[in-house]
Amino acid sequence: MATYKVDDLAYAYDALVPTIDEETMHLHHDKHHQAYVNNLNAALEGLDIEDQPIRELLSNLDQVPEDKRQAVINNGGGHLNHKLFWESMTPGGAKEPQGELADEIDKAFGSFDEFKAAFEAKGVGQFGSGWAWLVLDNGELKVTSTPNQNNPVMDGVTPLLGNDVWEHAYYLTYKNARPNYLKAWWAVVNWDIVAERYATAK
Ligand code: MN3
Repeated sequence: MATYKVDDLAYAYDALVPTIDEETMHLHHDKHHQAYVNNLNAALEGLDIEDQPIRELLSNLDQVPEDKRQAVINNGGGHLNHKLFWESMTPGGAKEPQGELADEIDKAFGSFDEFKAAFEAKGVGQFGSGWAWLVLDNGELKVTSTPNQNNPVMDGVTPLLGNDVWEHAYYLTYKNARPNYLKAWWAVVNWDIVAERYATAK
């Protein structure tokens, strides 16, 4: 059985300052994400499930025995969500979508600014913990949110970009002001990787 692991960040813990503070990055990556992976591996221990990427496991939850399924949804979702999240950020890179993705965002939402507002509204509107997403759903770009650590692949939808709206993601810097965090976050989004995900998914 596969043992999942947390990849090292591709940038320094302080690389996203001031948008995301260094202590938050350490706690979030080294403690929170690691705990999801530890709990996922524990849930899968002793099960006869083939080695596979986490995305495949979560796209085919029927292969997980019912008594372990919720633990895999929570912790496997926590693993995939955070893996995507770390990869979705960068200190440099394109700060806005380019080329075909930019055109498709304009078509779907009116403009890049309207897209950002719609995405932020999903994050603000997610009651309790969860994620805001840009997804590709049957060839259509949409914004959505999921509760807890659910990931869109669990519903057959492809995630292109997700922001973590659990309090652990923003509380040290932004306190209770989730809307300020959502607005500030655009400064560190890696649109090059979002474009890659879009090209692969479409
Ligand atoms: Mn988190």
